[in-house]
This record gives sequence, structure tokens and C-alpha cells, in this order.
Amino acid sequence: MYYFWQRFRKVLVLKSTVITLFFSAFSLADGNPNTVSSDLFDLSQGTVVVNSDAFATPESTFSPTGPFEGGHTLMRTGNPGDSSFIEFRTSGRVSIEGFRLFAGSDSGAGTRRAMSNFRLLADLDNNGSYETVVYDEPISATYSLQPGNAATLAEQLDLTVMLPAVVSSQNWRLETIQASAGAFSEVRLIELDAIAASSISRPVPVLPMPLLFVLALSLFGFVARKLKV
Ligand SMILES: [Ca+2]
Ligand SMILES: [Ca+2]
Repeated sequence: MYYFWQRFRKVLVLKSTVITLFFSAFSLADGNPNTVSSDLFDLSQGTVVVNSDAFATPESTFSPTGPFEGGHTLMRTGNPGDSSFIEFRTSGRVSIEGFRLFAGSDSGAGTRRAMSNFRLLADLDNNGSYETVVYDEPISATYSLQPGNAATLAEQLDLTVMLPAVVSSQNWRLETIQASAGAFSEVRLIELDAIAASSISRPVPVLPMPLLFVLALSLFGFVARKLKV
């Protein structure tokens, strides 16, 4: 039994290492640092934008490269507190346990092009209404002060969010809230990468029934031998 768990743990460590190397390879290959094209929200995986009020290239939020600023999106031109949205459909129903949000304000210009809130919604029953709030939290418009921000540059946001439960949907909607006023204040999104639901991160492994049966037989044999002694 001890040997089994030792082997099981070694397999988990090996799989985690392989996955890390896999994503690192994609990160090196892509234009915007640490964004990937291998995630379930990416255009390369079949995602399409179905509706948006963004000012420039909403599709680029789902692609590490693109025609505007090398792969960026500018959301709707508004005032502080105004929201802007992108609705998108994945190639099929996908299950995510988190996401990684990349955004960028203007260097040396305070909170210009920053957001003050981010929402992710889902239409689970495919009825055209995004009734499920997947995530809805304020963001520090001064990105360097945002807890959990892993970006190297002070004006950028690289935020990994793990959800309390897996969410499965094909229809999604993101919303940003504009932080600053004046010209050039549209929120700049760089990327939204999905983190696919994975058995590796589940704390309790579920053993298959045949294996449980074998383990039960082994335990029974062990007890039987002990009782004979
Ligand atoms: Ca992506
Ligand atoms: Ca992008």
C-alpha cells in the first residue's frame, strides 16, 4: 500500500513537471509574455467573439498575437465607472477551474487604460442570458498594488484566479469597469487564458472500482492470515 502511494505521488509530480514545461514552451513561443495559445478560451482552440462593444479588436483578448499593439484589446470609450463587455463562445462546452487575466495601463500615466473591476459571466443553459456570475471582484487600478499580481512591469496586470468550483459552459461574457477619465482611458486587455479543470489539482483522487475491489481482497487476505496466527 505504501509503495502504491509512493508511486502515485511520483506520477503526480512527473505529470505536473511535464505540464509546467509544456506551458513554458508555449509561453516562450508567444508574443506577449506568459500568455498562451493552448488554453480553452483561445481563438486557436475554436473560440469566437459573438458580441462586444470594444473599441478595438476584442478577438485579441483570446490570442497572444493580433493586429492592434501586437495582440491587445481596447474596451469601450466611456467614463470612470462605465462597463464594457465581450461575449464569446468556445468550441464546445468547456470546464474551467480558473483563469489568468492580463491587462496593461499606460506606463507613466497613472491609471490610464486601467480597469477597476473585472467580471466573468456564463450562460450555462444556453438560453442567451449570462445568468451565472463566475467572478466579480474589484481590481486595483494601480496595478502594482493589486494583490496577487505577478506582472514584472508595474503598469501591467497578470492575475491568476482559481475559482471555488469548476464551471462548465460554452457561452461566456467578460465585463470591465473603466478606471480613469479623459482621452486614452479605454481599458486595455492583453489576454484572458482559461485554466482547464484538471484532476491533478483535485485534493482527493477517486480510485476506480476494480482497483478498490483488489485492495479490498488484499485487506481481507491480510486479516485472514493474521487471524490464523
Ligand atoms: Ca490565450
Ligand atoms: Ca491577446
